[in-house]
Amino acid sequence: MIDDRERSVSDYRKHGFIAGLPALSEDQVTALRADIEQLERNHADGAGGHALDQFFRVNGHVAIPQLAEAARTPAILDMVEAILGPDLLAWSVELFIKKPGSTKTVSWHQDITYWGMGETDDEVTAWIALSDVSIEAGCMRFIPGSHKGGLVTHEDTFADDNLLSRGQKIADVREEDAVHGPLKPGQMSLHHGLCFHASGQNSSNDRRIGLAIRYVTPAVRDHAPGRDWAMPVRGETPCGGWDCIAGPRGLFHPADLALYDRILAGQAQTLAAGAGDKVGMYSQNADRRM
Ligand SMILES: O=C(O)CCC(=O)C(=O)O
Repeated sequence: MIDDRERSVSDYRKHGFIAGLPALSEDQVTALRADIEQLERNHADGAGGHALDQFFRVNGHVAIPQLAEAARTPAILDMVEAILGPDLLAWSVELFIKKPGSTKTVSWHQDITYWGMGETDDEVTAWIALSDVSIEAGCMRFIPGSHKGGLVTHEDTFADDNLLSRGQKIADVREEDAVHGPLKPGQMSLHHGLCFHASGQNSSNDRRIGLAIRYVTPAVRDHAPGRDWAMPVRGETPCGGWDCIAGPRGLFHPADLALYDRILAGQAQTLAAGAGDKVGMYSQNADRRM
């Protein structure tokens, strides 16, 4: 008999995404959202020369314990393990926040375009809703099956109303083929790094908060150039070619802030390649464009 998890994995393999899976309990969502909003109140200026938004948008798990902890959530890992196998690392933990009424959007893109991982199947994003992420609130939409066609050309727009690092976008996506992935608080979607996806404005009255956790396997770096860092979250021998990190020693611990800078500088070589200083997210200078 096919159980729910097998059916979800089979849908994921067929379509390149799946939405509406349980990830966090009501209490866990309430606690995590409260922690994030407390950070916004108490650490509005960020830390170590980086704006808080920069930690939220890239590698938050290196310096913020609650984000590292979220990446170790058993219900999320069980589902990711069913797709990627037993040895798992978190490569990045990020927050995608749209204020009520925000006109910010995410253009059609494939995640792994600039990640230096090739066209791997060994990466998956778990995107967890920390608020009601309805169509009105600007949930993600996906093009089913688009993960099977390889990487396509993206144009870097650097548009201000785009939440992506380069405002990168794929031209010629057939909007009529798109499937929305609305999520209730605590639910998650999973998407393949090659799956075309995008999201719209937040026309709701609440913030739209998504936690994106990028999971990888040790094999991802077998043929990858340069260095990259990831945090083991499950398995016996998860490091492979990754530089393994243990996770934060405390909130904005000085040693973790130094590590954050090293990782950012290393990843910028790949993720900001060819964009000059326009990819603020990977800049050591927090005042530049985010
Ligand atoms: O939060 C969004 O709207 C988009 C997120 C996204 O593109 C991703 O997690 O890969």
